Amino acid sequence: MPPPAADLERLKAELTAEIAAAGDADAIEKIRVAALGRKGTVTELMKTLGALSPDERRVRGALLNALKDEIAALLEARSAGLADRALDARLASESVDVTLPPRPERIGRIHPVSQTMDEVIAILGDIGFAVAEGPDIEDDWYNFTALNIPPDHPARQEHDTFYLPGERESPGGRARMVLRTHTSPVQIRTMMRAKPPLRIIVPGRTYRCDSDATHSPMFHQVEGLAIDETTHMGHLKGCLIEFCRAYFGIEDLPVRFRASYFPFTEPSAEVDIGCTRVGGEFRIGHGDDWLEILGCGMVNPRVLKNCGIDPARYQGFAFGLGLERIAMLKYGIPDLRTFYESDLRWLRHYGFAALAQPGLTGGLNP
Ligand code: 2NM
Repeated sequence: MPPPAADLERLKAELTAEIAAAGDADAIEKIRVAALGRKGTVTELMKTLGALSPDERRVRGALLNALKDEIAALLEARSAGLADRALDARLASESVDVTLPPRPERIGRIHPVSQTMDEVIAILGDIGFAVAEGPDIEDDWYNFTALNIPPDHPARQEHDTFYLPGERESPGGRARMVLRTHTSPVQIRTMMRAKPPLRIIVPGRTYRCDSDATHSPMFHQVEGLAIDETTHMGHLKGCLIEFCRAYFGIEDLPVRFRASYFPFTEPSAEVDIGCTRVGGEFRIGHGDDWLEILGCGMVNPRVLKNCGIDPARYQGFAFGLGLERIAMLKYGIPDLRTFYESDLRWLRHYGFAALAQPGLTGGLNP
C-alpha cells in the first residue's frame, strides 16, 4: 500500500495560499527557499523516498515531482504578476510633461550619437553615397524574409525581436509587424523602388530585445549599399578601408577583412582595425591586436532577386555598423547605458560644440 497522498495535498494547499498572499519579491523568495530550498519542506520529503519500497517510491516520487513543478510554476507566475503590478503602479504615478520648456542651458551640446552620425555621413557622402531613410516600424517580410533570413533563424525569435500587435499585407503575403532590428529594410525598399546604379547609406534607430553594459534595446546603425553592373569585392574593400582611416583619422590604420557569415551577403566578412591592448585598455592604430568594428559582404543574389533586381546583370556590396560602438571607441566612452540617461554633466563632458564642422579635415573641434 503506497502511503496516502493526503499530506502532499495539504502541503500544496498551504503553499498555494502562502504564494497567493505573498506581497513582494522578498516574500516569494522566502516561500521558495522554505519549500524548494536545500532544507525546504518539499526537498525534505524527497529525501524520505529512499526508505520506501520500489513501488511506493515510484508512486510517491511522481506525486512529489509534480508538486515541486506546480509550486515552482505558481511562484514564477506570482512573481511575474507582482512585477506587472509594480510596473503598472509606476506608470500610473510617474508622468513626463513633454510640453514643459527645456531647462535653461547656456550652451547646448551635440550628442555623441548625432556627432558620430554626422561624421559617418560626411565621410561616406564624400565617397559618393546618398542618405536614405525609412520607417522604424516594419513588417517581418522587409526586416527578415527579403533579406534571406530563414523562418527559424534565432534573430526572428520573440526573445530577440520586438513584435508589435497586428499584421499587414506585404510583398510575401501576410506579415507580422516589428520594430526594425537593423536598417536593412530601407535597402530592400530602395532596391524595390529604384533601379541600379544605387549608392545609399541608411542611418537610423534600430531595436533589439537586449539590455546590458554593451547592448541597448534601442541603438543606432549606419548601413550602406552599392549596386551596379561591375561592383566587386575590391570596391567594398577600398571603400571600407578608406572609411575606417578617415573616421579614426589615422592614415595608415591597419584594416583586416575576416571571413564571416550573414544570410544576406555572400561572401561575408567582419572588418577589424589594428590596436594594442594594455590591460583592459586599448590604443587604436597600431599593434598586434584587432578590434571588430563592422560587418560587410557582397549582396546575396537571392536578396537582389527578392527585390526584383536581376542578379545575372547586377551585383554589389553592403555593410553595417553600430554608431554607439564606434563613438565609444573613438571618444573613449566606457559605458553604453550613459548614452540614454540624459545626464547634463555627461552631455557637457562628452557632447560637441554646435556648428563644429564634421568632415575629412574638420578634426574633433569639441
Ligand atoms: C551588415 C553586414 C553585411 C546589409 C545587407 C543589406 C542588403 F539589404 F543589401 F542586403 N543591407 N545591409 C549588411 C551586410 C549589413 O551589418 C552588419
